Amino acid sequence: MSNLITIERHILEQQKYFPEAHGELTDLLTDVAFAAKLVRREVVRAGLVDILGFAGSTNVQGEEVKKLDLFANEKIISAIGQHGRFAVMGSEENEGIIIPPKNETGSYALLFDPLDGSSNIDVNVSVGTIFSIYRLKGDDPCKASINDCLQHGYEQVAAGYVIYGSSVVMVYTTGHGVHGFTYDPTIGEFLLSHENIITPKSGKYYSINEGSFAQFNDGTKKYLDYIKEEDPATNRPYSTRYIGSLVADFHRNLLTGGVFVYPPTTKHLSGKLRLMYEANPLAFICEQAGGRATDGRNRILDIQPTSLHQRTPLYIGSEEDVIIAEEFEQGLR
Ligand code: P6P
Repeated sequence: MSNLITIERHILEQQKYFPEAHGELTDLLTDVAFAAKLVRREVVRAGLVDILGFAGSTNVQGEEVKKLDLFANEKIISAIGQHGRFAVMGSEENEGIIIPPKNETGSYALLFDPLDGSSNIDVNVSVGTIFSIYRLKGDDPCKASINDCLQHGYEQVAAGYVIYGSSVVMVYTTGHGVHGFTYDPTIGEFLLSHENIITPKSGKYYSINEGSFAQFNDGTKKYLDYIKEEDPATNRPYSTRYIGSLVADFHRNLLTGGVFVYPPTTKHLSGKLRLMYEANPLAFICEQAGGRATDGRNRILDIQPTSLHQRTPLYIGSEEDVIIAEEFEQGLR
């Protein structure tokens, strides 16, 4: 492979789109990539740790071995917070905002889910880290607040995810296309492997937890009947693919085409997934790849956030497939 492009080099080349950022965005995306390497190191050992029974005990340094999602959370906060580039952070694992110790020079806010789907770790199912970056609304980083975290999704300056699967892939966008990098453990680098990802306009897969069928509204139930009917003219029936790990389901559909639906249910009236840590970053990436992301009626990126951990229904993936699912949700079919 002649053109080995590391994620750091690629991020640097994105800098031309942000002359006003004076390289700061480059530095913080590089920090995120570094944190992803630290998380990967532990995630790929998780099975080993369990087999060796270290989980829940103390390690050689006498430190308690943490649950992996809490470990990932602490690693991301410490690895990124130490450079002072973020004035404020919000984590899916933390109730309130996080003000890094050296935030006086930061111009950005970071929202992240450190390890989404972590309950799948023990059965070796792919899990992921999801992140979202916003510019501060004000000029004084020392006045950074929750308001800098509760911005519309369309205000994101960058977003991405890392999927820890058979290989570890980091995907990100700065609003100039979607690009994927595969980790090469022999050199400890993320190398460009998926340049300018464009998601198909329609696919073959639908991703929804049909075990919750009794909790679905009539629109969702009619959609499921429709997507499973035999009709070669519209490529039906679709195949069901549901891993129960959002990043894994999203990443597959992004590359192959398809739709992921987490609708309103009687158990989760506003949906289960989180707007700030899951829906917004994946919606930014999806739209940049030519896809569509809504709550069944409204564009995800246009939703005005009101709280850090608010949830939303999520219809995301190939544009034509998402529109069909929305039409059933809206009672138009
Ligand atoms: P359910 C994992 O817990 C998660 O947050 C997402 O990664 C995943 O898509 C979803 O929940 C699965 O939820 O209700 O289908 O088990």
